This record gives sequence, C-alpha cells and structure tokens, in this order.
Amino acid sequence: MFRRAIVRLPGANFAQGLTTLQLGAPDMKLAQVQHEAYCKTLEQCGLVLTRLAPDLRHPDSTFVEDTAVLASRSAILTHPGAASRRGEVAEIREVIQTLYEAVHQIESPGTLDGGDVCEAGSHFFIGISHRTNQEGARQLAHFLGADGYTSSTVDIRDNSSILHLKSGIAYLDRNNLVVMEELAGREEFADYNRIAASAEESYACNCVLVNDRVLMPTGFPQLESELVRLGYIPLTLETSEFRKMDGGLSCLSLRF
Ligand code: CIR
Repeated sequence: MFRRAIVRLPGANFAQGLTTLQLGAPDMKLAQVQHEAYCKTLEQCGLVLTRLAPDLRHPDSTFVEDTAVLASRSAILTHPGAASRRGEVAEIREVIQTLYEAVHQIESPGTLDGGDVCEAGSHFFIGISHRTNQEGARQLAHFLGADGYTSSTVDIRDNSSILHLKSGIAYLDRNNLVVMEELAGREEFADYNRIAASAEESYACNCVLVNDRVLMPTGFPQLESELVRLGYIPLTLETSEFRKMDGGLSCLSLRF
C-alpha cells in the first residue's frame, strides 16, 4: 500500500525542459490543469500529498520520480544522466531527509534516473539507458541489496523510442507486467505474465498501480480493457502536455 506521494507543480518555464519529441510546445495552463487532476486522483486513491512549489531553475523538475528511488527502509537520491537536471536532487534531498532515516546517494561517475528503476515486488529492474549507466546501476544495486532486494539490469540503449525503462514497462502485482511490444520478448521478463501493449499503445505502458487502481493515460482502449479483464480498475488521465516533454504518469510523483 502507498500512503504518501511527493509531487512538484510544473513551473512557468516547463516548456524549456528536455524533450526528444517533436509534438510542439506544451500549453502551460493545460499542463497545470492536468497536473492538478493527477494530484486529485492520487488523493482519491488514498494518498496524502506533499506538493512542492515550482522550481524555476529546473524546468524538468515536475518529473520528480527521476530524483530518488524510495525503498522500504531507505531512500536513494539519484545522479541524473542529464546535467541540466542534477540540481533537482539537492532540492528533493531536503524533503526526503525529513521522511527517511537512511538516505543514500548515487555518485559520479554513476548516473541514474528514477524513471529507469522498476520495482517488481522484492526485485528491481534497472534500465541501462542514455541516462542511467552501469556504474549508477551498480551503486543502486548495492544499496537495494543492503535493504533486502534483488536487482538486475535491462539494457534499453537500442530501443530508441523510449527514454527510460519505465517508458516501456510497468509492474502491477500478481506477477503481471505491462510491457511494450518491442520489449515483450526479452528474456529478462520471461518469468512474468506479460501484458503486451501494441505498438500504437506503447505510451500507455507507463501506467502505475496505486493501491487498488491503475492510473493510465486516456486514449488507449486495448490496454484499458485488458486491465479490466484481469480484474484491475483503471483510472484514465489526460497527459498530453507531459507527453510533449517525454514524460508520463509515473514520472510525476514519488510514491511510498
Ligand atoms: C527529461 O527529459 O528528463 C524530461 N523532460 C522527462 C523525464 C520523464 N521522466 C520519466 O519518464 N521518469
């Protein structure tokens, strides 16, 4: 069960953040509306939110998930792969230190983005991407191991359509793993019940189980009905403005 989440409101310069997509500039007003709806939905799922003020020095800072990995007994602050995002970590440290006694830090030359870290019960998949390197994954595996978790890496550097591992997979529960078609045949996931999303529904792989609901983006009917068939209750949310900046639902919060 998640009880709490940390979110950061998008700032007025959100459109100046990083993106690999050519979907046009995000509409700030709409981004704020979508963010508020996201926060309300987390609250409906029973979470108490810590809402951080916009951080105008870091246009990507609404994607808080990339700055920390929250395990049961410890928190690991990341060292983001993109230089423009590294300053976000000092900001989140202040909040995390009030919540966790054991706080670790990924150090250079290791790089790690939280979006590359997928918790699947007592196991963590760590994506090796253009943001997260082997050394960052090694340091994270060490901290997670001390906390009683196993972990393994998944190299996604050749999967050009995804920024992070969790852009392409989401672990739900009961061994169910939502996975984009391109990654569905990977041996790393062979032991899971794979719920493969078709190529046109790939973006919806970034969904999140929050207590008894699955938050997913609107507009992906095949995956939505498959989740219903499996007994889940999907809640759909508009994410168009975050998608323009390479973001999805999971990146907008740190849940614990
Ligand atoms: C970035 O490129 O870092 C941001 N514009 C998007 C980060 C999305 N985060 C995530 O998928 N965990």
